[in-house]
Amino acid sequence: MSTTDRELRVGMVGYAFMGAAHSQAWRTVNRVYDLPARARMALICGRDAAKVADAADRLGWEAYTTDWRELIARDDIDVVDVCTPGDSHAEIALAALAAGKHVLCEKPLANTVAEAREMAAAAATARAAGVRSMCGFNYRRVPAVTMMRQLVADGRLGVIRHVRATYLQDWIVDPQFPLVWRLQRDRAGSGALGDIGAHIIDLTQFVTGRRITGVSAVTETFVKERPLPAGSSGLAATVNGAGAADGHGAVDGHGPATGTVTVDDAAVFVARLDGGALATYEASRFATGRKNALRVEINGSLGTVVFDLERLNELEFYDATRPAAEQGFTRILVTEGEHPYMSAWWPPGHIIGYEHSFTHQMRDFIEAVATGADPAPSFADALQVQLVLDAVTRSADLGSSWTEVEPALA
Ligand code: SOE
Repeated sequence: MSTTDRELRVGMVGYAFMGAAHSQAWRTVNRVYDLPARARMALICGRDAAKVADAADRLGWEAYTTDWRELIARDDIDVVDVCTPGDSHAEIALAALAAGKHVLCEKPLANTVAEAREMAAAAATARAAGVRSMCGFNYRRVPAVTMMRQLVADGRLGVIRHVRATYLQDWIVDPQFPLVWRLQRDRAGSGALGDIGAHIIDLTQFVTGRRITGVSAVTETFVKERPLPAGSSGLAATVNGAGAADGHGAVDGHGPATGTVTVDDAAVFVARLDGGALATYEASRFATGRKNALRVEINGSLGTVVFDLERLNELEFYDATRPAAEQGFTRILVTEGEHPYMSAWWPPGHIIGYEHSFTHQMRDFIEAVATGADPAPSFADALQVQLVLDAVTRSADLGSSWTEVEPALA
């Protein structure tokens, strides 16, 4: 357990899904890892006083506020953890960096390249004053993903020829699912592309150590109009019933008012990576039956490795250097003490889950801040992801690489 009395007093802005995942990690990290500083869950911030008070109690925060500027102005806060929708990442992170706070910002870094550039520049300036920052691409910290990167770095796959990445969900397949903030460009920046596509872009660049240098893309919005939300604005939002009087509801009693979806429901693109690999990416919220299905396969001249989030404690590995009679996909159970992050948890075979990746994220962030090292992914790494997102959107909008196929029987 931690032998240090050094504290990092954390202020977190946001308390929905990511706020809950981050809170679990802040609560757990110092109980599991012996670190040079202890995270103190000092202050949580949210716009609704009653909801943020409840969140403080449920999630384990000492105090709460409804004003993020107050949180940043306090000299008893060392770290600002940004868990809000994308349209406020830049404003909050820039203010926090300017105030000398270390910053952890959820992905994607921003809603635009311009914001991301400004954030990366501010992070570089703040770094000179000892301030550290990181973007929360948590899947890098699934032990099997870190091991995947090690296999590539150790040359076990040889020359990388293909990257094949999909991230599939289905929570908005029902056209009656309401128009929540994730479906509005001005709030979220983009749809499936920035929300889950960003993860596979970062993960594949992290694992291969290669950058995406060009893309050709298509995107689609399958359901273009949706009922306005009445209840929660998150993944569990509800539609206001006909005739309800709460202002979001029915217009003269003929069902709920509707709004236009302004983001992609799905994005598919091909890409080249520096070093010559060809890659395919698919991010969709309309993959019926797929709940949170992230899968990455990397083919190299000497072998293949496959990661599947639904079996996040495992890797599939094909070693083409083995004698022909012994070749085949083997399953590596990534739960040994020698495997990344695992020594702090349970004996071999006792598997971990999605939430552990956030604890690993906080472990690495605390250690970097406490020792003055540079956390990864940096805001510059996250800007690189933002540039890919922007290129995919521009490619899809231009349609320049699209060749129509005529019907055989006109
Ligand atoms: C919703 O699509 C979401 O919560 C993403 O925003 C998260 O980054 C991902 O980890 C799970 O799905």
